[in-house]
Amino acid sequence: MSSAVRRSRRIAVRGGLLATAVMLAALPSVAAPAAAHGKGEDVRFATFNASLNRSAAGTLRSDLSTPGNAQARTIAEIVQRNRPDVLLINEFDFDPVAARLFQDNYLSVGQNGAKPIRYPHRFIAPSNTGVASGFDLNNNGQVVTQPGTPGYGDDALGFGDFPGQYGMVVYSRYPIDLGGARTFQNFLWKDMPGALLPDDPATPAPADWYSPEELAVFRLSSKSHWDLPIRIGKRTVHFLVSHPTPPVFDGPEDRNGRRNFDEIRFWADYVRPGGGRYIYDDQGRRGGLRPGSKFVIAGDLNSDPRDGDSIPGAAQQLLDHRWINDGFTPSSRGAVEASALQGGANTTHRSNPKYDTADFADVPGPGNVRADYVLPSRGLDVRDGGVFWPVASDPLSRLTGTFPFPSSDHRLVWLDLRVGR
Ligand SMILES: [Ca+2]
Ligand SMILES: [Ca+2]
Ligand SMILES: [Ca+2]
Repeated sequence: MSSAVRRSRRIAVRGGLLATAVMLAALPSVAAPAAAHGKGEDVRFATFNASLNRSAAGTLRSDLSTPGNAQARTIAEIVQRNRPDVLLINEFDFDPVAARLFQDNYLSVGQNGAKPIRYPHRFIAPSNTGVASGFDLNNNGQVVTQPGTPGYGDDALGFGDFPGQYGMVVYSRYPIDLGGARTFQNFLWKDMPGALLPDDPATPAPADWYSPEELAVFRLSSKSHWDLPIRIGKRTVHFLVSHPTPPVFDGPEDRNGRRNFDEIRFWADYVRPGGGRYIYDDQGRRGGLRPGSKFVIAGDLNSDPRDGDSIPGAAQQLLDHRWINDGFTPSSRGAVEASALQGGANTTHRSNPKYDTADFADVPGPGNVRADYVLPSRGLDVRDGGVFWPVASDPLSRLTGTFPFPSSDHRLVWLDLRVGR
């Protein structure tokens, strides 16, 4: 029996030590995921950097409070056309009310003839983005602590113009085990053994871009890292989600590239038996994922395996991981077409363009890259998958478009995984 049918109507709002579960009234029924033959069922996991961030606190809530926001409608239609069962949305300003409004006013409303989609379960929690650190983290001689002041985002714990900008939210048709959920918003970068802490090239001391006082508060995660156990029948699949910082917007010290690398490394360590012993979560529990657990790593990792500006090998920490199944790489024809049409940086790329998931600037710019990943553990068989990037002749290409985009500069990436009974 699908838990979409059993739905328990719990919704989580979790922040640090504070967890709140809200019981909602019964929801109208939704179709269960397609019945699978054989043992188990196919579950569609997706990641989508939806660009549902706004330039000021409260604006996203205001935009979603009525059903008419054109960009949000387009995002909702993309979700409805792809119908993931478990969905991470990156770049959604932290606001539990906005997360509910996106469900009620957009996902629950059929867009352009697409079927509504209703997620009985969701999870949202605070993000390090736009949280003032009280330190001069970009070493420009100014400590900026007032939102709205130039340079504020660069001195925040994660880049953002106000607390929670560029956050994330998970929507699920399956129950999320709130008691087993772990967040890693507060984990300090210096507590990762062998952390790639950046160096100030102007001084002889090594790894000293950040002072000891700064490192005492500097968190690894630019947003947050969450381990959300999803209950699928009698099975549990840990949905491991994050949004590592873009490896750019810095100097020769490469502080963002190094952070990006270690934010990705966090999951590589977390899922390796014994590898996560140094990790502690926001509730003070130590250790990584229990060996043998099934998991899906998802998110905009801001790292193409071969192109772009991340530290070489950053994405490979996961792609070449012994416990991760990367035997199937989602792709699209639309990305191949876009790469050829747009030229510029794309002409010198080494990765196959069919794997691109983001349409970035090409002249000048990094060009289109693979940034968004859905990576299952070994033992979760991939049944199908793709990147929602229609070719220009497809009527649905109106949803993805070309710059300035009607929805997002990223594309939705999905995998159908067989979850055994
Ligand atoms: Ca500064
Ligand atoms: Ca130095
Ligand atoms: Ca482009």
